[in-house]
Amino acid sequence: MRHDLGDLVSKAKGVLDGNWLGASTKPAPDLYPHQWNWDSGFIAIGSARYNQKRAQQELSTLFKAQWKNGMLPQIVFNPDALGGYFPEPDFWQCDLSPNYPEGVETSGITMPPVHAMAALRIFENASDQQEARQWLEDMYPKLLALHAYFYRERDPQKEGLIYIRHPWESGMDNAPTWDSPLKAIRVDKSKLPAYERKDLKKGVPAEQRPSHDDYDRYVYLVDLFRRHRYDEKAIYEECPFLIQGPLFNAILSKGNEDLAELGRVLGKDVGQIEEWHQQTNRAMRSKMWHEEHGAYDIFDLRADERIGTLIAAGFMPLLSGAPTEDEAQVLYSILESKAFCSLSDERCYSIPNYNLEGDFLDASNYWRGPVWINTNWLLLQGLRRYGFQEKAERVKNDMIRLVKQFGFHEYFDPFEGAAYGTDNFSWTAALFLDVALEEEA
Ligand code: 9WN
Repeated sequence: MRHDLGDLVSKAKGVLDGNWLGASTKPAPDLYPHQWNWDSGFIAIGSARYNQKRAQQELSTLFKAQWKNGMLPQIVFNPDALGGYFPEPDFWQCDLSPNYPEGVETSGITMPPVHAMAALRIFENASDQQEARQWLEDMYPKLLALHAYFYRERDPQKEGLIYIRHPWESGMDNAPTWDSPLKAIRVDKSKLPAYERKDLKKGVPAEQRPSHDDYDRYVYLVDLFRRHRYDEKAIYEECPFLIQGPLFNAILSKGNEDLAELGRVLGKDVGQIEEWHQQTNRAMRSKMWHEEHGAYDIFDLRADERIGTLIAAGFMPLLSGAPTEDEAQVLYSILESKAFCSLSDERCYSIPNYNLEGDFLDASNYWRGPVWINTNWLLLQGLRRYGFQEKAERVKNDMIRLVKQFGFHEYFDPFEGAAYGTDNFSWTAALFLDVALEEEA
């Protein structure tokens, strides 16, 4: 379906301009006043369609904050906005780590590595190829160091699967999938560092945000990391939350595929990267695939078990080509059921982040039901890869429909569409631009 989107395209660019900080883009005007890791990746994917320089700069700025061990932090703090978010550098105390980078302030965890995907798109869309190549020469070793960090430090059993150690690292902070691993953390409130949430003072109703119990656990984990001075081995020994998940690993695996393509452009030996791609795809199939419920599960390393909560992340291995054709058909049948808004159902919006028939559905709460534009965008790529064209079109059309009807919000009600979270959300604008401008390309 072709759309006349001229006016919305200008508005989307306006959202990104409004959130531009001079060398990078914040996710939203007030709720998220710093630079965020995967947000900047999505923003670069959108900017790549119409502003090569801006897209390059977005990633270059982010990678200036790369830790000496290769880790790319979840947040790069904006010195002019300190005091507006929790937790900030005083709480993270990342300078306790010998790996802390100089000249910037960051948090001490990471996020799903969408950056190689973004870099490839910047390269492919570049109007100035020579400049893009130069930029790539600088960016490539940094991307490689990031991927190497994951396989070296986050895969202790050398399985090809990377663990996360904080729900914020997943990017889907309070998805029902984390309920059981988080419940297993016993928090003694008298020992928890004092903290004050800032997110509830920004005009977003508390029922659309994570709970206080969730935040206590988020804080408990940060406190554990800083006690261990961000030493990964020590954290691995003690951390009660260690999860191998399909979203993170599928994004990394797809990132390997794209990084290898970039490496070939530069004439590099990409054997190791191709091996990572294959190994992670194989490992996801053998350790996470759950035939009966038709999706990929998370694996809880502490409980030593797979946890089968049906969220959109369970379909993400489509992105990296992990599922066999048979598995892809099973995944598709679940995506096409009432649980995730089927093609024949015009009353809902695709793709809700959590099973619409699930026990913990909360259609207005953050990652516990709403539709997110980045989830749709990632699944769109996966559906296209496997030739599920009709469904891919629906996902894309729902991205456009939601923005047309409700604006550039953070997340949307899967039944009503209604807009939730903050307005003027950067990745909603950026990924809308990506799909809107591809129609013109
Ligand atoms: C914590 C910035 C980020 C996104 C995450 C989203 C939300 C932060 C928060 O906002 O998380 O990282 O304070 O709630 O869950 O995916 O990157 O947009």
